[in-house]
Amino acid sequence: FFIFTSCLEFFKNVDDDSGTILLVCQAKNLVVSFQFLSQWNRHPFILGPFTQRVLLTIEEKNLPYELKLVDLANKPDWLFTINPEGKVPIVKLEDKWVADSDVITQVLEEKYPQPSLATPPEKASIGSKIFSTFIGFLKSKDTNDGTEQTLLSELTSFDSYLKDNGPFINGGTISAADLSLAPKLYHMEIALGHYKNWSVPDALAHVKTYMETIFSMDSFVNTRGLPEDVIAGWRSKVIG
Ligand SMILES: N[C@@H](CCC(=O)N[C@@H](CS)C(=O)NCC(=O)O)C(=O)O
Repeated sequence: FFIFTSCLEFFKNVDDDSGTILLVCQAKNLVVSFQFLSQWNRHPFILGPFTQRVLLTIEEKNLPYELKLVDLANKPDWLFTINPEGKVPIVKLEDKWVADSDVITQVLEEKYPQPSLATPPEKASIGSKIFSTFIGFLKSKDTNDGTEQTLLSELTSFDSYLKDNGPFINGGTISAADLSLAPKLYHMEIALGHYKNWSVPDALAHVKTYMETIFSMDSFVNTRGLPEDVIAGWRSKVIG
């Protein structure tokens, strides 16, 4: 019960000043989060790929942070005050609220340049069409509408890019583009595995190794969503 009430406190009170980075992200349904707190000692909330991207950046830069949870099914007024779009993740950095994972990760890179996660601009969009083509295939009800092929062709170009330039997007070291893409690939693997019985073909060995390498990093393991939550999170897209 104590945990339950402290979760409610999270929802009510977002503006206490701890002096560290404050990250607002999506809470689970309260009852579920109560159950999960005992099993899952770090993150009792739903981790979308955008929130995980920000968390990975914060973890890789070894920055202290505090989490605030918000119930997106029941958005509080303060959420719209700090972000009129009503979306998460949002972070508070030195008294300023910053929305959108693209902007947040860029601001974090500028304020905390070490260790550098900067991706050279010409490489920043590598793999960026994979997420939308994954969603197209996930939502598709017609097996012959070409959506699977479109995803496969994006993954195939990413595979040949990694073969020539890998193992990461910027070569030998991980950078912001990987931290953006890997959570999306994680969602793709779990959601397509569950809803379409589909997996990345073995022939795309460089993509498979890329996924295995990043998915097993400590920062990834510490910030990833549970498979059952990833599956539940995509259900409305599949049914809708
Ligand atoms: N472009 C945004 C997308 C953020 C986003 O779509 N967040 C979702 C959760 S994963 C959200 O807040 N949805 C609530 C809504 O749209 O009402 C980013 O990169 O941060």
